[in-house]
Amino acid sequence: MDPSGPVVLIVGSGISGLGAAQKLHRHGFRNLRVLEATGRTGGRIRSQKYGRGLVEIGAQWIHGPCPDNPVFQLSSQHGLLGQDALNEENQRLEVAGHPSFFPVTYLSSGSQASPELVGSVLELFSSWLERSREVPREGCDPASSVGEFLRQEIARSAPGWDSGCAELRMAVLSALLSVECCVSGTHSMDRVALCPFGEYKMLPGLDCTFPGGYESLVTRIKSSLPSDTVLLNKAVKTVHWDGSFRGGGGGSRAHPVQVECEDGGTFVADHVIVTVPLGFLKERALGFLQPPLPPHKVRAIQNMGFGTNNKIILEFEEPFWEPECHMILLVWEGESPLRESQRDLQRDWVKKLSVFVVLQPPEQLGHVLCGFIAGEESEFMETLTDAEILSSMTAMLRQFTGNPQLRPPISVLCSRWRSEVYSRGSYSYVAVGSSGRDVDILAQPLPEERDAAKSLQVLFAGEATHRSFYSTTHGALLSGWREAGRLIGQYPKLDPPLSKPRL
Ligand code: 6YU
Repeated sequence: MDPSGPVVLIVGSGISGLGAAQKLHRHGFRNLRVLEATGRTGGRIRSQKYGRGLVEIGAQWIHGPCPDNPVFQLSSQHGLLGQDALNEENQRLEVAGHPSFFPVTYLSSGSQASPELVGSVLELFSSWLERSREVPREGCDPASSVGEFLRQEIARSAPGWDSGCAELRMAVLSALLSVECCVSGTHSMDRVALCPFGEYKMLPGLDCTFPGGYESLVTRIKSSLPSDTVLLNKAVKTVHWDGSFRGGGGGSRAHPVQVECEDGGTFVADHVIVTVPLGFLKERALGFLQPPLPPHKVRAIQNMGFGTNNKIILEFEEPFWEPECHMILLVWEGESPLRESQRDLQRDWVKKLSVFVVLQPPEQLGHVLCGFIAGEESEFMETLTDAEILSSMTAMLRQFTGNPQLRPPISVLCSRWRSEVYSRGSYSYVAVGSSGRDVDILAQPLPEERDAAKSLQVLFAGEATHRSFYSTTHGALLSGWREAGRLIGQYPKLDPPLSKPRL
């Protein structure tokens, strides 16, 4: 520690917090500490041993792996990606923000839907989604939702469908809406605001994964920092700011910020970068800062959307799917996006699970499916034991494959992001009643009115603070770099280290 230099604390060691720390360190900030509540770094990037290999409990893909994506850039610089991801042709592909596999579609009656029918519905649905992103801002009703827009398109298109397959098309659309809930991390697309939907920017590139786990990137970033920078099991209880604090590792001078931890420990600082998830802030907004957050910031936190998308990962002794199948779509016949269905969570939660991705490569990993489930059904799933989930999955897959003898999965692993005290959900979306402006308000540092005597004290980063890349790892990383940049701008005379680390 150099007590004369600025003291910076970073709350949270996800990719935004570590990214900020790394950039500050590279620019000569020496009094840096990252306080992490849990016993591990990475936050919502979490790779875990499972089956014969590794699976991702949180972030799965680099969305839009192209030269403009900083997560892709760092990962390729460090040799963390496979050959396919490095293929320049793949980096130029436009896939509209979704992993681009054509699904094999199983029906609840135990048969499969024809690829032609599913292909035509997928094409329609994708075109409506694209249109929903292009709705002009002017004259757009702030109360309108993406769900409502999609339903209107469906209702307009349906009268032209062949009556023989109209019902099945509706059921496929219901399944696609459930998948879309996973993409946006919401219970229903009726909760996602239409007017700002197009602000989310999609980068080109065929989504790719990390052969050695997403966490390999976190490990690389962390290893560029001095080993004592990150303190684990240091949950921050309150950030006291706008004060004058001494002691707590900051030398003898007074500092405007003091961070109080749940274990009673305190740290003083000149600046603190808060990178905690929006879900945590929603729960703790009122007490987390002292003096409290200004009312318009609290309102922004309340208005913004933060939902749950969970994974149900199943390992099988033998695959029931064909080797060329990369994605399975489950379609509950009789469902329709135009009909309100009253669901009993206990009985019907599985109906929200509409997609399984076949994890690759089976030669290394074994036969593993990763299901995605969002919303209230996903939160209900978190209340069940693994054994109960496994039994529901077995019954459901027996029904869809039409094989009552289908061998149960040999193991199950579920994420439970809503129950995680320091996340309280999966990722953010722009909810009806909110707008991109709320994202900017959340990102605004404190104090909001600064003068020569009051410099930046509390800064905000994390995926939910990035207006066009929210919900992604690259949005999170860029937000950490953005806040580090603000501080760097304030200390132009700091000496960077003689030899710069590679990152
Ligand atoms: C992506 C993907 N992906 C699936 C699932 C999840 C997420 N994402 P962190 O939470 O990481 O760090 C904060 C830290 O703070 C954490 O360690 C806490 O413990 C700590 N903390 C909290 N409170 C504290 C306290 N009081 N004191 C101290 N420490 C404290 N992103 O790019 N590709 O495939 C997925 C997916 C199941 C849960 C994802 C994906 C989201 C990313 O994981 C996430 O944004 C970043 O990791 C967050 O980093 P961070 O540093 O901000 O927080 C059209 C359109 C719509 C828009 N959506 C498009 C889809 C994009 C999302 N894709 C999702 C898909 C999957 C599968």
